[in-house]
Amino acid sequence: MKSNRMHLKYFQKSLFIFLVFTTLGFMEVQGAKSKLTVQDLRTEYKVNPIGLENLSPRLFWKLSSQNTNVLQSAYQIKAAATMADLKSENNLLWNTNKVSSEESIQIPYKGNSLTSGQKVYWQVRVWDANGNISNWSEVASFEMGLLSVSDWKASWIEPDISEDETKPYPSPLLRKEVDLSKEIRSARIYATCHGLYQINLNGKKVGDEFFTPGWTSYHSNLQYQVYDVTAQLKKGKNAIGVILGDGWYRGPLVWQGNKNLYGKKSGLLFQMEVTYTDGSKETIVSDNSWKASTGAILKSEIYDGELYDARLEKEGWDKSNFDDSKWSKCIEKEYDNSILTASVGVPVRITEELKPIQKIITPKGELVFDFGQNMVGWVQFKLQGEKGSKITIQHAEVLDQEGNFYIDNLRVAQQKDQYIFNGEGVEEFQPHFTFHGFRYIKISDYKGEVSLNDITGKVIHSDMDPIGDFECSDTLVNRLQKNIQWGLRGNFLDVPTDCPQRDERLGWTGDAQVFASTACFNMNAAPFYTKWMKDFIVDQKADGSVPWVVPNVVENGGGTGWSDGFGATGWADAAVIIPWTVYQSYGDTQILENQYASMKAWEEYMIKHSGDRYIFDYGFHFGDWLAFAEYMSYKYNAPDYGFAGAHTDKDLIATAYYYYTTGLMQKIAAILGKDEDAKRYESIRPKIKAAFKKEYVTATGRLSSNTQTAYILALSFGIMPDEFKETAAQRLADNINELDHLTTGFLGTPLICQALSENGFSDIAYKLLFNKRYPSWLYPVTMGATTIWERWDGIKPDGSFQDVGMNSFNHYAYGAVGNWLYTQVAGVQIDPEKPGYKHIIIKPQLSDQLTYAKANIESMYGEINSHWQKQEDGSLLLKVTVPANTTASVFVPASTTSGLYVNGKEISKAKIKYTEPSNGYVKVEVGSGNYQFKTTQK
Ligand code: RAM
Repeated sequence: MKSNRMHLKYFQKSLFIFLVFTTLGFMEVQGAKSKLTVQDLRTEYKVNPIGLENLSPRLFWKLSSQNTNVLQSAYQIKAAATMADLKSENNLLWNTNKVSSEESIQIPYKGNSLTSGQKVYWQVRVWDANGNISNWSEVASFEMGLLSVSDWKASWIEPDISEDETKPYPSPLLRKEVDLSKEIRSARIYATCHGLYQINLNGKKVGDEFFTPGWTSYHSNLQYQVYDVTAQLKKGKNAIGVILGDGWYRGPLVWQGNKNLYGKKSGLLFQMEVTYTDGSKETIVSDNSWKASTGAILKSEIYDGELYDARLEKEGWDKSNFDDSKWSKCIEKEYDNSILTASVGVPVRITEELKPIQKIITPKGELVFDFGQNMVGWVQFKLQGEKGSKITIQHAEVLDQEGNFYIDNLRVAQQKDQYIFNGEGVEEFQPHFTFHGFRYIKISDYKGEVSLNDITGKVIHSDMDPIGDFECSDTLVNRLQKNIQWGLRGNFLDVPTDCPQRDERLGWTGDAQVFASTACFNMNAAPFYTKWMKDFIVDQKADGSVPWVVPNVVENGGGTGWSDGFGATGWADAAVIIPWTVYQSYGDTQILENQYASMKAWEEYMIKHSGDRYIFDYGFHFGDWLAFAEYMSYKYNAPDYGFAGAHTDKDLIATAYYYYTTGLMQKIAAILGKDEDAKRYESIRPKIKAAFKKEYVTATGRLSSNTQTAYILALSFGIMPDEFKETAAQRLADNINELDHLTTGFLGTPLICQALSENGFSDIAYKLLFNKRYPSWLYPVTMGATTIWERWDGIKPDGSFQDVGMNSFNHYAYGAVGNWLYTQVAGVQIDPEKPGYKHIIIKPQLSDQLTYAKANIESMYGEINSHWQKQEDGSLLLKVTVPANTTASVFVPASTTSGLYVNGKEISKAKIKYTEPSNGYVKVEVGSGNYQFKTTQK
């Protein structure tokens, strides 16, 4: 993991500093003495970002020390426009002087106001609670984007080429040559487009990002990117070449296959600002002097793939001295630049390469390669072919029962790349503006031999920092964890999608909502969600109703006839739950502020439509989508099963969500100081709870829908009448025991294990986890799944498939059990009162079936570890790491304190705060450091 490497680096560095100072006899130098250091400086979660628009960008740092119980007591930040000014402390933009504060994350910059393109260098030093002071940190930096519309000197340009709307669009090429008269000190490109773009400078791609400018609700928000291209330019002639793809903007999108959803024409907005070594500046912009044509990309669509005819390549088109006299012109167009926004999300990059593990000739005689992993991205090949000959690559997630290539579940998405050779030596190709969800590829139309070495799978996704991992002694559960992570990777492609392969790939809000906390354990998803949530604001209806998908491209319910595509419980609640999750995981209050009006609008919508009945039964709801159904149990378990299917009333679910979301709104309003709102929501909650009791709870505490999901939601959301909590938990447990499996869908599944663990039934949660029979998490694993399936029985025990209408093998929703693996199995929990892991709760739930479990999370404060291991003698070892500037309550599984050791000392002698055992745990309060708790009792 990155963090380990990082730690090693910092360790080596501090060792070096230590040795230098020792040799020089400067042992009294501060910092070296206390070994308190500051590291991993970030701005807006990123390392030295460029192109920010937040006028008070938030700063983060981590403390590191060899001491235990380290808490920051104060910090000092200084910032300057140049490195020299920072070092000499002249002309500082900001000097906080010593600020008494424990805060080391999410500190808003409050120095001199920032201007477009301004670069800021900053450093920080800290004091700990014992008065030790660190050295100044290394210098970090950030740079602003274009902050006002008038900064855009460029014109929008569209290629003046004729296009046939009834056919796929060839990708336009745009070009411009420029003469840069002097030596260059620095250069930036600011760019966006309608569609997708790839910019080449002097024949080389700018940046390592794909799918720029990203997918947003294009009519309201259009992101631009900023690139430092200093190294790619030279004095003299330079050439700019831009390829435009259709992308989400005008390519076919949504299952109805409509194209041109945002506009018919692709276009470019490009501005390059060059600063010469003499300080003078030059700006190169897109305008009608640019030339346009088309080239080898005859089609490149997200669902269908790319058609590339290498014979049509325009050799040298993106280099200088190319003859473009026959090219078309570009036309300047006016578009509203007030919708332009800097990119706050996470760039999509190639993060891994996979080699195929096997070449297969299927029973049908198809040539198939197996990458061993269901992945998202594309295949690059290096092959030779005769001029005009072709290779076709199709992509599939699974093989069928007979072992043949299977693509029926893609619905109409073709996932097909086709390449026509130009016949000149070895040709290397990867598609430009498409991605595929696949484990297998089928190669056809190719005359030559293809070996494993000729092809490479390129894994792409939003390149978030991987921050968490979970592992335990059960290999199938470990594979499940890997599948969750692969599901996360494959479906975090600029927006969180339901699936990456069929003709859908949309930002389904419900799926994202249930998976958000799991995502936040595994990766730093804060900037990713911050970007996506902005589109909730603009796509929400005026009445507060939130769309099924964001960006909302499903017009009028997408032909389902169910509703207009807005306001489904558990889906629309993403507007509140995801910002709350980001706040909990990273201590980020800004996302709460940004989204507050949007959240409130959704809350008010529920209030309005529930009226004084306080029952939310208005409008269409998906309910516990894809819950376990009767006919399946009949067919696959026992003919006389007698189980009527697990249908949970949708209004019961909606009312439970109404209660839960209102509770979050109350907390969020209080955090933001909106006391009136907080009071209002607080006053509504008991009314919803009373109405729920009246409507859905019998006199003996049975719910009107006697299903697992009903009890799970009622317990998890706290809406179960207090007097019936125990009976409800018992009913949930009984129901699972009776059926011997879960029956939950999209809304019940994510919370089932959590609800069981929180109510004293961790043993049953474990039973569900270890179940290998359908329906269960491990059933797909035993069937060879390498990602999370949409359906519990995507592939049935006899090898046949679920309904082709909806059978994705890469749908992360059921992977939301990952939250429980971290919080209960390994036991790392967030304290909701001190979010972002400022205070950590470690409380593992042991299981007879596991000998160890561990999780590590690189939090915004540093690395957190929880690792329990049963010893051969039956005792338990619990190793915990608590990062500097945090504290933790560690619940050590022990029924007595006698024989309980902390770092080799009996706990009573260990100078540590603890309480006597209760409910099987001894609670120990610790500060930062590494701890080993050992029980000698069995
Ligand atoms: C399916 C999507 C998604 C789900 C909706 C209700 O089409 O794949 O997973 O949220 O339906």
